Amino acid sequence: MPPLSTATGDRLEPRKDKVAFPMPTVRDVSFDLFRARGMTTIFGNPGSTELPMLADFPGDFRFVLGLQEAVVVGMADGFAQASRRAAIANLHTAPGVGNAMGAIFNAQSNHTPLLVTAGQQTRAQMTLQANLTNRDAALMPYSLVKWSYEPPRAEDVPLALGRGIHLASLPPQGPVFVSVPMDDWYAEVDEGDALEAISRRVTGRATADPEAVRALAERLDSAANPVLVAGPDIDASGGWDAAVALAERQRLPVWATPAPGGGKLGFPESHPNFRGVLPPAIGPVAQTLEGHDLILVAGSSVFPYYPHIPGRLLPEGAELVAITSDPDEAVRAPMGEAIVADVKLTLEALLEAAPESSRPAPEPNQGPQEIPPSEPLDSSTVHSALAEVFPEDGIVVLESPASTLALRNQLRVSRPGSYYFTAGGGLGFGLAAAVGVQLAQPDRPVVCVVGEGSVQYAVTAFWTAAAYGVPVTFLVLRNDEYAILKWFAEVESVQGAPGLDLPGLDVAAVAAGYGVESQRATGRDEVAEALARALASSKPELIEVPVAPGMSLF
Ligand SMILES: Cc1ncc(C[n+]2csc(CCOP(=O)(O)OP(=O)(O)O)c2C)c(N)n1
Repeated sequence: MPPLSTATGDRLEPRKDKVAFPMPTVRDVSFDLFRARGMTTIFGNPGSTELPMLADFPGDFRFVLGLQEAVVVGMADGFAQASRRAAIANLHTAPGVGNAMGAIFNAQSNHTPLLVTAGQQTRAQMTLQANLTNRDAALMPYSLVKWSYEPPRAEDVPLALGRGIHLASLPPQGPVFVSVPMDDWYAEVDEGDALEAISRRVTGRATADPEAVRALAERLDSAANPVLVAGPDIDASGGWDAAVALAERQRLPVWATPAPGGGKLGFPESHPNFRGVLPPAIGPVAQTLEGHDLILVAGSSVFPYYPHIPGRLLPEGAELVAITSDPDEAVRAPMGEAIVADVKLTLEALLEAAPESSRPAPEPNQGPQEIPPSEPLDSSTVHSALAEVFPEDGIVVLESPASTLALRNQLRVSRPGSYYFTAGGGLGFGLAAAVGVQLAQPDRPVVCVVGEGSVQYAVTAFWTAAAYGVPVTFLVLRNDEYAILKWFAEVESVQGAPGLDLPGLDVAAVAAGYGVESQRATGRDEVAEALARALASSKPELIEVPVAPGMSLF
């Protein structure tokens, strides 16, 4: 643990003389708390109510300015996920929280550990409801966070922030919210209490009941045709290697959980046992898993369905067991059994308990499909060009709804911590999160693959990328429409819906206006060359590619 010190860097020692050693303030202690937790990057968009928190900003902290609060939270979300620790997003009282609600919803779905703070009027003016008072601050984001709070006294702020950080970081991880009246930051706190609050450690990775693991290992081994469905919490829990080893030892074919919930990958997509991404609807999931008698789901809800295509929940004769660290995920599943425990630890225990299977290895999967050339390019062709130049240690952040499956099929991402997608489905995550991911992983090339419609929900993230020199490569697919919604219209038998076309949206020009070097590329080779150059560049760059309308699946 780093030494306990004040915000100005002085060590906190027990006070010997009250007069000679002034008491620390809420701000001193809160920054010490952040420091002790390694949370020295603060994403924010300040207003008058947040300035007292930011006063005399300590030199060992970094402030990352987002120009709108949805972008602030989206960047913090990507940063927290890619650094695997809680991050801070600081918002401007009620309007700032309001702007950020969609991004907080995404963070909740992503299981991202996030401390969201917001300023508030001074305590003296809250009851008379002076301008900018957030009247029911804790109510506002209530349903989107694990805990929402406004401390009753200024001196409780550090403990509340600490409580929030611990809770956000405990499984199932997720965002918390603390509202801080602006005068609280100057209040003095007792030094002994402060030291206690700062130095607390809370750990919460629960192991599974050994009996349940032993029984599951036996069932797995004696099943005729078991299958693994891999979800995002395999990667989040660090269980990647255990999932691979278990699939190999037990000869399991592996499906990825349906794309809407696959915020991260749970299994290498180029592995011979990997079969593909499950379709996101009830009937089609059961059809895809037909013939399996035991379905083991790890690190996913059961299942992130959408749209509603009814059918059997499970194939005839199949049983399902899910491993999840989220009790809510476990109890809301409409079928099967669940073990609530840390995903990595449980997979490791299962691996130890399960013998080498004598089943034949699954048929090796097919490589990416070749797509015939077209003009304009199909999104699949663009993704195959990306795959050609994608570096070993590359990271992709994806928000290109109509080409999600094509990217997964073409790119076959195969390292942990290399794929980010919002499990919540709220647009605006991709562009903002890519900036946060790159800030957390400065040595790995990050490409943000994004539709021109999706760009608009977080467009100011371009400015943060340019202003802070965050070298994300933005690959913008421009099809002049909301392609996925046209597909949904067919699925829902909706005709004549307006508002599904996006003519004339010049993203390259908009991004250039924010300071990002931008270009257009049209042919496959031109796209590949431009991507290779941008991925090697030390500044943010954007490549806009006109693509054919419609869905790309392969
Ligand atoms: C905040 C938010 N608003 C609206 C939507 C509905 N929506 C889902 S996909 C989509 C279209 C996105 O367009 P684009 O990025 O161009 O992708 P394409 O469908 O063309 O691949 C919209 C509007 C959403 N998911 N989130």
